[in-house]
Amino acid sequence: MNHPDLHIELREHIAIIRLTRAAKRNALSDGLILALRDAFDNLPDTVRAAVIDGEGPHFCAGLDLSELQERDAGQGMRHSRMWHAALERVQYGPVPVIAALHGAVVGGGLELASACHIRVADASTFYALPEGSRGIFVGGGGSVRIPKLIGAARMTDMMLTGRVYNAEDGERAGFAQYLVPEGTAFDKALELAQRVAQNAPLTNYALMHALPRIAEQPADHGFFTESLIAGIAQASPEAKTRLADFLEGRAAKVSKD
Ligand code: 1HE
Repeated sequence: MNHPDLHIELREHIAIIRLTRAAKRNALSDGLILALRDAFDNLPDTVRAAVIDGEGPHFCAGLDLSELQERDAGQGMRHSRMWHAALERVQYGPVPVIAALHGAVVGGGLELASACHIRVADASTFYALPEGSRGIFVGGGGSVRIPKLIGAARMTDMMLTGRVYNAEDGERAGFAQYLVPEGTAFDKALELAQRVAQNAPLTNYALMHALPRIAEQPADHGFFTESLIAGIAQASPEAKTRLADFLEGRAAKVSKD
């Protein structure tokens, strides 16, 4: 399960998963993609949230282009399916995942980031989909996930014209939920992970597993599915304790500060 390009550290309830292939800009080799899949499959039960970041000046340069050999159509399809399986574990794994972005978030690196639940970008971040100019296509789930963040029109433009979004424009377009000063994305992501880890696990589970599915359902089905997960969440002992804490003045109020 250990891979030289992936470092996993546990800090109490937070798993920190770091791409450590800075010399190759954290390009995702097949081995590294499989190691990511295994990492999410094997997170200890004590983990409540995860942070993904990348060592060196860039988050991730995408697919390891040196491995892109002559594949026939079937092999190419299976390679893409391997990415799907790995990034599915990130999106629909056991815990919410927060990506700490900086530098290049390109190609498969953007596909990885888009499988995470929260993206924190520092001011050095830039986003691109060079697949368009490399004569290939996204294969790591990008055509499903990226339009949900920025819309199909922006993704089409990026791939047709090679457009690169800087951190500020990228945040406005919807790539990241947070934009922070250069060098601070990891600290902010860790702070958010600690906050997320305090939620009732069932609420986090519903947000990760129910919300994206409900959002894809026709409204009538979505309302019904929502009622099921709402009923399950509110019947949990943890919900009862938390509600009592609020009603008896022991829980924090909502505050705008
Ligand atoms: C790589 C890769 C890579 C760097 N595969 N080796 N992704 C791309 O098309 C992006 C290609 N990379 C770049 O545009 C640039 O490297 C960066 C903007 C990310 C960074 O630039 P820079 O100047 O900091 O680094 P560099 O000098 O370009 O690269 C340093 C080394 O990393 C160099 O190797 P070296 O042996 O000459 O030192 C590069 O060759 C290597 N390197 N990026 C392999 N991607 C599931 S389908 C997904 C499809 C895609 O992701 S396509 C998009 C691929």
